[in-house]
Amino acid sequence: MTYIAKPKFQHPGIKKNALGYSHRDYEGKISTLCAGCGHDSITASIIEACFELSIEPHRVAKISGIGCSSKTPDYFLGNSHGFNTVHGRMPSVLTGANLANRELIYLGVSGDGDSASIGFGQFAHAIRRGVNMAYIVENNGVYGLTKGQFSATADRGSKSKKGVTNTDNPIDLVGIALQLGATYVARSFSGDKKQLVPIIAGAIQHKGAAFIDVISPCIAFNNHAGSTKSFDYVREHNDAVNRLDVLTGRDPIEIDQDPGTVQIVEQHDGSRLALRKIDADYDPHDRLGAMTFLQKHSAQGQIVTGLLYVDAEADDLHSHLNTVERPLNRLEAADLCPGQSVLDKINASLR
Ligand SMILES: Cc1ncc(C[n+]2csc(CCOP(=O)(O)OP(=O)(O)O)c2C)c(N)n1
Ligand code: SF4
Ligand SMILES: [Mg+2]
Repeated sequence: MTYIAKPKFQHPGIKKNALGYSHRDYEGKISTLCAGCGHDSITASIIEACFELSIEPHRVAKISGIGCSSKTPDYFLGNSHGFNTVHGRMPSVLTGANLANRELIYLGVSGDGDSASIGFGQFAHAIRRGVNMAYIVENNGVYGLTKGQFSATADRGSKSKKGVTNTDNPIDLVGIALQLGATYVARSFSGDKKQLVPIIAGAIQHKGAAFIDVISPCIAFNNHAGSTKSFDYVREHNDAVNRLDVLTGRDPIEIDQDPGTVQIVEQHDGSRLALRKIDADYDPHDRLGAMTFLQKHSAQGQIVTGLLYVDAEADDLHSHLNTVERPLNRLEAADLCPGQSVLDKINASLR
């Protein structure tokens, strides 16, 4: 693998955020992906979301599996913690890291092969446990890194670059995430930065399992006629149900549209989302309704995008397990070994 460091130079007039950081402070190495790959646009959206939220880079842990998509954490947040794990194993490594230190922001980055094929079980368990994370799948319908085999998210009837028809039914990770209890579920398109950036920012702020499926065309192996993950196909079939804005700080809310079409969602940690309805019938607080809506529209060949479900009252695995607040590496011997009398009590309760 080639690694090309970016020059550190910054123009003195470059835009800065509340921490005094510029976009450059959220970048990583120069991408080695194919020019035009959808994954690079997702990288740019992650950088933008972290810049806008004024996140301290050292507070982020970016964890990925294997694939072109899983290479991308090298191209953003170069000053953050990172772990490129084994193919399909990102969710268990992320879960362990999160349990050991709840103070970091966890970004799980994966591919459709990484999460819907080899890592399908891992994906399912991290979601159902409610791990506090922003789990992003860069979904191109193929194994890009190994040269374009159909992945488990490829639609039945879609055609490979060589003209082979896929005969297997697809896995819709958004539908599965909803069924397994994810508390923030969204779908977006790498080519729609305006939609994607606030969706990522909202997921980072959400306390609980946040899942985002980003359709991200592979220009080398899955951008031809007959593919349902090509730039043209996604643009033509994209059915956005809402637009999201992430409100930072406690500033008064300025709404430039009919107030009836905008809903403010206050999350558990006090962060606020402004949801602008595009489809009047769509309710992002109705899990069952979202599942039915998705299935109906998918049967009509439409790709539903937007914030599809949010539970503003959600909590996470730490709350479920009642774990200690302090990261494990900061616990002292006295915390870890509370003494003979406590041990005797525990033993007595087990007899
Ligand atoms: C255990 C294991 N099995 C298989 C592979 C080969 N392999 C590497 S990447 C990959 C698929 C990647 O597809 P996806 O997650 O969709 O990422 P993309 O390259 O499309 O972004 C496979 C099968 C591997 N590296 N490790
Ligand atoms: S092979 Fe596909 S997924 Fe991989 S870098 Fe190239 S365009 Fe992107
Ligand atoms: Mg893929």
